[in-house]
Amino acid sequence: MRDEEARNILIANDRGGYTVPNGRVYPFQWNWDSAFVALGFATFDRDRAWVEIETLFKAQWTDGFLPHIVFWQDDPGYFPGPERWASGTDPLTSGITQPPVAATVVRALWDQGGVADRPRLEALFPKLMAWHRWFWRYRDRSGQGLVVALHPWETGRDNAPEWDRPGAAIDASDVAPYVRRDTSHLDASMRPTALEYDRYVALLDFGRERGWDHGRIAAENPFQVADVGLTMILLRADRDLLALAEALGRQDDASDLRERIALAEQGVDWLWNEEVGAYGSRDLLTGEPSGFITSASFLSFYAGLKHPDRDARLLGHLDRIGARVRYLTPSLDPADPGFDMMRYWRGPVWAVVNYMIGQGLAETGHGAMAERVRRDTRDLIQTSGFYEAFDPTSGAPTGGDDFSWTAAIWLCWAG
Ligand code: 2M8
Repeated sequence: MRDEEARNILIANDRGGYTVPNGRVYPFQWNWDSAFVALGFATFDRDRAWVEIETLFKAQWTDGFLPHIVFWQDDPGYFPGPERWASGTDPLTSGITQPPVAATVVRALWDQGGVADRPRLEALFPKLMAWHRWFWRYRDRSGQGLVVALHPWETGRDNAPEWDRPGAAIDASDVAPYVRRDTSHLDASMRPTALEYDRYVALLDFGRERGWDHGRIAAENPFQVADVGLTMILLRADRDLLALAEALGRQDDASDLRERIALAEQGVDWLWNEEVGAYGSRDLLTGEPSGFITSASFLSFYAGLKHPDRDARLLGHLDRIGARVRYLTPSLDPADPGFDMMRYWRGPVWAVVNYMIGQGLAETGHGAMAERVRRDTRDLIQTSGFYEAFDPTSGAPTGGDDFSWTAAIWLCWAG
């Protein structure tokens, strides 16, 4: 029953070649949402799945950058829209990026479809490669094997507490006036605070005032955080891109990818917090570790990392957290004083993050925990519907309804 509902959500949110996350709250194409959406389409319409990714890459910039939002058409229901970003590109886009899950999704499409899809893979491969090279060049300037986020929105975990201390360096005292639209669709208690929004907009204005020159922004940005989520996701995506490079016989790309994978496998050590017993983000400007355990801490499995001592500590945290809340995986450790079961990335469970955690656990031999994460995701959706996120204690829905990536994850994994 839910399968048909999920398919209908994707079909209803399809704007012709791309899918909006939710028609009212998010009326444009979002980067990593589209990648997950393709996994959902792939369960009933493989051609449409490829098209989702192909449309996204039509918005790629000449330097390889792939924006986090593509404004195929304007819509007054969302702020900040195309005018505030002023990318000057065709189509208009934002000037920041999002977690690079696309290569991993393309590999899944390729594995399912085989040779018939080879021309599509050949056309997409260089674009994926260019985006990964963009990350290596602009977001790891010192070659540590990490990914530096220059805006909280780039992490996809907008208001995670990991950005609080680094965010204090952003001068948001003089932001040009703006009107939020998110809180006219959703209860403000589920959304980031006014101070957080001021910081988001201040950073946006900072980039726009520098003409979206990614080199210059990377050098001057007041917010520079080595994000555990982006770093683990790129490492995973580099491995999948390597498999694709090998399938296509692209030796030079394959050898660059191998080098980057080796570098990242070392680089993640800097994100391991021995005291806390978990991976976490770190402020690149001060070197300070965040000290938080978030759902992104558990993406090391998805990144293909195997480290028995660390894995045991991470699994210990999952056991502890799983005994405290009904549904894994809360976006913030419920033992943290800042845990808020309804406020966006400070507590609620996200189906896409559970998918990555669950996949990673299954692939690295932790089947029982992987199954718990999948079952919890299924129960949440079964009980509450296809919401943006869920309260990990009660399962109550938070955020927008009829949400595309939640429907996609149901179809490809949870349901
Ligand atoms: C949320 O982020 C956007 C900004 O990109 C917003 O709140 O306005 C995040 O959950 C992000 O991860 C997601 O891609 C986006 C659309 O679902 O919404």
